[in-house]
Amino acid sequence: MKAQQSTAQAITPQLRQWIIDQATAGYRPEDVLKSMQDAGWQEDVAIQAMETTLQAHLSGQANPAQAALTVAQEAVPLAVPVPDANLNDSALYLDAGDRQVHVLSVMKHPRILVLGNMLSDDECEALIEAAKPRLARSLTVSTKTGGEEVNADRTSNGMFFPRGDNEVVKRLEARIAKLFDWPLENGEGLQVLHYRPGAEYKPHYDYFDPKEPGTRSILQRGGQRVATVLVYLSEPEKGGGTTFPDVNLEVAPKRGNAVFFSYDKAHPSTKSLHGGAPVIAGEKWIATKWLREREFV
Ligand code: PD2
Ligand code: ZN
Repeated sequence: MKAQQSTAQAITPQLRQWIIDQATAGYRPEDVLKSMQDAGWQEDVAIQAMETTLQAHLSGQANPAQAALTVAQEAVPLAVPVPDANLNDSALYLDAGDRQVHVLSVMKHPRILVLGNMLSDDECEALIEAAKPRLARSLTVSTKTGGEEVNADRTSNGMFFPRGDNEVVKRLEARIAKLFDWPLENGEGLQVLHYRPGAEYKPHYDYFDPKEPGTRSILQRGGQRVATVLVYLSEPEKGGGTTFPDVNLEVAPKRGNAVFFSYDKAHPSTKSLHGGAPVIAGEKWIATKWLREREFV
């Protein structure tokens, strides 16, 4: 079918459907545009028709004006500097100050590093023992209110060590600061989570959603989160991997290993969606360090 031109060049429902059909059939935007121009559409009107129609279609909205507004409101934030390890010359080992950390896997986008030897078995055990008496059902920061709340997507128990709480926490914080070249003061307190069989953490983003009303007050304590370091403190017998659904990756929860990932904007285009898969057998303990843009106070 050819695109039909009306004298006022109105974007009719039939034209919208035709544009959607072309896109769905895999025609390139430039070819669809060419067909419309061949049928007598002015280029700028044709481009606008395509943009508003496809935006409306993709966001599930029937009204193109509303869709255009939604897209304008959801402008992609600017990228900010993020922590990263120095992997020049494809280093196999990284200097964490008092320890050599092993580079096991590297992904560019999303930036994901899987690292070995972040903590010794004794250090893992010491963190678990220090956390045990202080565990409570895990809360998440609510971007609706800026406070903390129980979250059904997160069925683990957890606690936070204030920065520098004990010797092992201090050591891990110093290693993370050195490895990723990021001020220690920009780190939130270390969180320890405990998952029993069946417990999981459904896929989510660690950055705070800019559209939520509570985010403004959360950001006053050091800006956005820009990276996460998860350190596995114990190995479940089965399950409990960390998943990255956008890139079909699952990181095995091996004791002493860590997974680092960064996100340079608070936006899904970072592909930093990740979750804790359900533990099937055994128990999983992890420590999470979130790194902020500025000093976390
Ligand atoms: O326990 C995990 O694997 C996990 C997965 C996703 C932890 C977190 N997110 C987190 O602490 O943010
Ligand atoms: Zn997370």
